[in-house]
Amino acid sequence: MESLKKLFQPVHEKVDETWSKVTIVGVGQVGMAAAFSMLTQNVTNNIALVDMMADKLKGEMMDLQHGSAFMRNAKIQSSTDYSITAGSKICVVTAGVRQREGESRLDLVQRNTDVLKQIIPQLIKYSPDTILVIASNPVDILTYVTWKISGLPKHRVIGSGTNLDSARFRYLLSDRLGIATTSCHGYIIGEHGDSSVPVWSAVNIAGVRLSDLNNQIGTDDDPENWKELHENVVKSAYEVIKLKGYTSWAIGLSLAQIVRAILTNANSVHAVSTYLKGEHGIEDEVFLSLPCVLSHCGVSDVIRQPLTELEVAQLRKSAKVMAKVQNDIKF
Ligand code: 6V0
Repeated sequence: MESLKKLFQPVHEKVDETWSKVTIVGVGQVGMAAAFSMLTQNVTNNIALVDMMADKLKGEMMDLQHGSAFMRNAKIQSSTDYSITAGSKICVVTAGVRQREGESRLDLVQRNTDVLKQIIPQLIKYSPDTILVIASNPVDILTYVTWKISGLPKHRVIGSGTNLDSARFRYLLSDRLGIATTSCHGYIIGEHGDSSVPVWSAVNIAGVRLSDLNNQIGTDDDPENWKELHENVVKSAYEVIKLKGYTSWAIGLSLAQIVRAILTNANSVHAVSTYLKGEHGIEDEVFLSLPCVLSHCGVSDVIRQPLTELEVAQLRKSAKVMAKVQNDIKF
C-alpha cells in the first residue's frame, strides 16, 4: 500500500518469535478456558488454536483477538490445518468428546483414542521437539495412548492428571480450615477421578501435618470425617457437569499452571500424570499422577513421597484398573 510507504521506514525484517509458542488442540470449553488463562496470566503470548469445526474455531480466535488490547502483545492464530502449530514448545490436547451426565471417564476411552490417532502424528510432524500435555479424558489412559502413538520419550508426554483434583482438595481444605488455598498443602495422586488417592499423611499447614493431630484422618474411623473432603473432590466434577454442563475454569487454570512451569523452567512440583512403572511397586506400563518436577524438559523427576501402606495399595489398585482398560484399546 502506497500510504504505508509514507508511514514506515524499513530497517530490518521482522523476526517471527516462537520461543513460547503453545498449541491448543480443541477449542471447546476446556481449550478456551486454558487459552484465556494462559493469555491473561502472561504464560505465553503466542497461541495456535486447532479444531475441526472451522466456524467455531474462527469465532473463538476472533473473540480472543478482540481482547488483544487487554493482553500483552498476543499473537493468536487458528486453523484446521496443523501447519500453523509449527515450532510449538508445548502442545496441549483438549480435543475429544466429554463426559455426559453420569458417564464415567473410562467410558470415553476408545472414542477419544480414535481422536488422538488423528491429532498426535500431526503435532509431532510440525513440532518434533514439542512437549505434549494431555487433558482429554480419561486423561491417564489417554496420556498412555499419546505416549504410544507419539513415540516420544516419557518425560515429554504429560497428563494434566490430579493437578486439578489436588487444587479442588486444597480449596475444600481451605474452606474447612479458613486458611488460604495456597497455604493448604496436599496432594491427590493416582487416577484423575474416581479412584484417586488423597495423601492424608502429607497434608499440612506450615509444615504441621494434620495426621499428627488426628491419626485417624481420612479413615472410616475418623470422628471428624475428613474423608468427606476427598469424596467431595471425586463427586465435584460430576456435580459441576450436572449444574452447568461441563467443567472449564479450574481445568483451564490448572493447564496454564503446568504450561507456565515448563516454559519458565520452574522446577516446580505438580501432581501430573507420568510414566509410573517401577514406582511404589507398580508393575504395569501406566501413567498416573505423582508429584513431579516440571521444567524445560517436561518431567525431570518424580518425587518419592513416603506413603502409608493403604495409600500404596490404593495406588496399585488404580494402576491395575488402568492396565486392564489399556489392554482392550485398539490402536
Ligand atoms: P467440548 O467443549 O466438547 O470441546 C471439545 C472440542 O474438541 C470441540 O471443539 C471439538 O470440535 C474438538 N474436537 C473433537 N475431535 C477433534 C479432532 N479430531 N480434532 C480436533 N478437534 C477435535 O469438550 P470440553 O472442552 O468440555 O472437554 C474436552 C476434553 O477435556 C474432554 O475429554 C473432557 O472430558 C476433558 N476434561 C478433562 C479435564 C481434566 O482434568 N483433565 C477436566 C475437564 C474436562
